[in-house]
Amino acid sequence: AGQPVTGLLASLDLLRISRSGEVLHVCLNRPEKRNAISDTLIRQLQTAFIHIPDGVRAAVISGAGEHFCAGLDLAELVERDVGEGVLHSRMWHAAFDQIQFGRVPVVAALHGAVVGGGLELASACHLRVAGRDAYFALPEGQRGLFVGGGGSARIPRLIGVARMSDMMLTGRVHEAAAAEQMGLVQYVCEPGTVVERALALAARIARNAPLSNYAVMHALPRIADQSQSEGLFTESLMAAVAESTPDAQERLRAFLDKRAAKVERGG
Ligand code: 1HE
Repeated sequence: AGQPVTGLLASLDLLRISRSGEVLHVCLNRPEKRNAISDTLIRQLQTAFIHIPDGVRAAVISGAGEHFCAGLDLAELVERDVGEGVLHSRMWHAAFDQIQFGRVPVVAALHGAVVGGGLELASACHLRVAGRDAYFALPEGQRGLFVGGGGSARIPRLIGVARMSDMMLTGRVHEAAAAEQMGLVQYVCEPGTVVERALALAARIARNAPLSNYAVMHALPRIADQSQSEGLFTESLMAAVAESTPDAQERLRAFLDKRAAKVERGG
């Protein structure tokens, strides 16, 4: 277990945030409502990711209790008019953009229900690890809703428009193994070990050069949105910036001096 944080991050009462060295662990902490995302919770998530403490190089998001996240807090939706609906969705976009396009890579540790806005949150992270007990669904269609937390932009980039349409039209629920096969999650592990696995991956990520991680987070999705010609040009600029940093120069020297690890299987 990590050290509890102090100050502003400790004041966010719907999150439980701790730190182990260079890894920040942000746990959704509203288990009695299955971590349903209320306006307060979405604002607290945004605040947490704006104020990542100095020295943190990677983060994990998990959920307390039986489920990762039941999505939008449906109790808050009933009274909203059209204009408020747009602003509400934009508030989610801002919060999840802060996660996707922030300072550090974020690993989602998923168990139990990962549904609706919970899947949108997971898809804003850079890697997803799921316990075998995790399941994935987009029940918006059944509730008379559409996705509003960036899911229509992010989820098809992971699994394609056809699979997302199927999930929304038929209410199909995918188990962890199927989710891995379709690229929705990158790792599947035994139930109960998912946070530990996500923290280990985050610690591994934290050892990379920060600018290489930043390039993965910020350049890769943009290049994917560009034409091949523009993408290759962007790539050349990003590559030149990354490889000219003192950090990269030292890492290259370390390899040539045989001080650095080789690529190894199982690593
Ligand atoms: C909630 C929510 C919620 C639970 N909003 N209160 N999301 C959904 O359509 C999923 C709705 N939730 C469920 O299907 C189930 O709750 C679960 C499968 C996630 C979990 O089942 P279970 O049996 O463990 O818990 P429960 O008994 O259903 O729920 C426990 C409590 O949490 C209960 O409240 P209580 O006061 O009666 O104890 C539930 O009402 C409450 N709860 N989920 C509010 N989502 C930006 S757009 C995003 C659009 C969406 O996300 S749409 C999908 C919404």
